[in-house]
Amino acid sequence: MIGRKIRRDDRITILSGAGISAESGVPTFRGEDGLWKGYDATQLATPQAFARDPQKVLEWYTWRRKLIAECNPNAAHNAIAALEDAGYDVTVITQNVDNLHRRAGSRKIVELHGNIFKLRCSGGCSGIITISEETPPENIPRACPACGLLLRPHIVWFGEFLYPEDVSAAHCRLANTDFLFIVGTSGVVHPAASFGYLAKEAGAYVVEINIELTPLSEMVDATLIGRAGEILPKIFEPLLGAK
Ligand code: BV8
Repeated sequence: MIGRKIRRDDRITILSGAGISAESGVPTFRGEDGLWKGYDATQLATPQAFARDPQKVLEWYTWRRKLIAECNPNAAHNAIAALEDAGYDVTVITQNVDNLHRRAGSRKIVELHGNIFKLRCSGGCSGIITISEETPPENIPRACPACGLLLRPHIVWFGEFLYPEDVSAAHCRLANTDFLFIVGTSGVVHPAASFGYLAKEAGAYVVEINIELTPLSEMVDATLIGRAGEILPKIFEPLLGAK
């Protein structure tokens, strides 16, 4: 299946994008049923949009949160979590904000772009407020408990910097990885789009899993065309008994 056999002490890293959640029913960003379709992300997933029309942005996130809350982790998320459970050294670096890796049971996760079930003060004064998939929209707090300003999604918008601690955690892991699986990403959003190159330069064996070729395909060691929910279990399940 892949050109090199995974050994029991290999460091395995997953770099995931919206495509890994597609089979859970979460729309991807740029696909046929994409979130961008009908929505112009530059009008919504930016600090300018929030400043201009916070209600519209908050409504979009409430709509997405509701949709995601009805979705469940799929076989791809579950295979990754099972590998970590079986004692393999697995870290997930995800661009997704849907919390599905965590719900599948993964514990070592870097959420590069934040989490749609977390909120923070738009004025930056207080900590992070975590809500759950069960929180009804009417119970989602709207004002910062400390200063009264609007709460915003704890999500990295276009034009915003990623949290330095997340970027350094990702860089450190990518520099010390034996296998990098790049799963379900179009490879166009930076800085995540450059992470595969970092791992490759540091000596990782890089495998791309996608339903189509992407700008990353020429760089990787192997591209497996197909759905993540079918391919990842086939790669990881044989390892589960071997640990
Ligand atoms: C920053 C949260 C400093 C919001 C998101 C360098 C070059 C060019 C541009 C830039 C650059 N550096 C910075 C930029 C600007 C910008 C950027 O990259 N723009 C792009 C669009 C050109 N980056 C930023 O602004 C970042 N900040 O760098 O700060 C800075 C600032 C300003 C200027 C310079 C520097 C912040 C980026 C984070 C934005 N926030 N999400 C929200 O969710 O509401 S990004 C958003 O896109 C999601 O997180 C999503 O995950 C991510 C990437 O998309 P994908 O995950 O790849 O999803 P997509 O739909 O595109 O693709 C799905 C793939 O899955 C497809 O390939 C499909 O074939 C595949 N697939 C489908 N089904 C399956 C499947 N694969 C397998 N199995 C299946 N079943």
